[in-house]
Amino acid sequence: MSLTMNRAIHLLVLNGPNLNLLGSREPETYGRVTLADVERLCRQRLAQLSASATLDFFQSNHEGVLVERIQQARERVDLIIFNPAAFTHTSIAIRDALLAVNIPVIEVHLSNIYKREPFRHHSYVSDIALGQIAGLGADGYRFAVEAAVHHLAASTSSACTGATVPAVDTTQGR
Ligand code: CA2
Repeated sequence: MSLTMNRAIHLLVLNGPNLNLLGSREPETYGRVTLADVERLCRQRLAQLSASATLDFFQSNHEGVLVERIQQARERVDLIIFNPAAFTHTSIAIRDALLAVNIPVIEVHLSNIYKREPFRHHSYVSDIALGQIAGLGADGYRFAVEAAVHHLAASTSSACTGATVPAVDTTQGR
């Protein structure tokens, strides 16, 4: 089932430091998929859910570059899917940028950060995020795309018409 939206939506999938190494090291923690695989699965899932929706995919190892990309997002991004990687646990600058642009964020982690070292248990993003997905590997990004489309469809249709949103069929296209 595709989701009918009143307007095209635009997502930003943002990835923090060292995630460019995905698939090449520490497969026991982060799996074997590469970041290019993650991008492909996000694009595929989005295309299945909405023909008109678009997605930018971006990774940086630099805190300031991520802050700038978040600031730019103000221009046309409806929702950010964000794995801030190690900056999750350290960056007030990234938190402030997210608060400044006031764009809904879904936080994603490949690993279950709560099963790992105590310093990974705190996130500077989680309490300002729409939600968090952790520990489901690359599937977490796919689930985040589904949640993003569903959230935006719900907020658009209720704002414009008061209508209820049909359920997104998450069983298609797996
Ligand atoms: O589980 C996640 O997605 C993390 O955001 C990954 C971060 C880590 O600092 C967070 O606590 C949890 C680390 C990303 C490093 O990615 C690598 C990928 C392959 C090989 C080495 C590092």
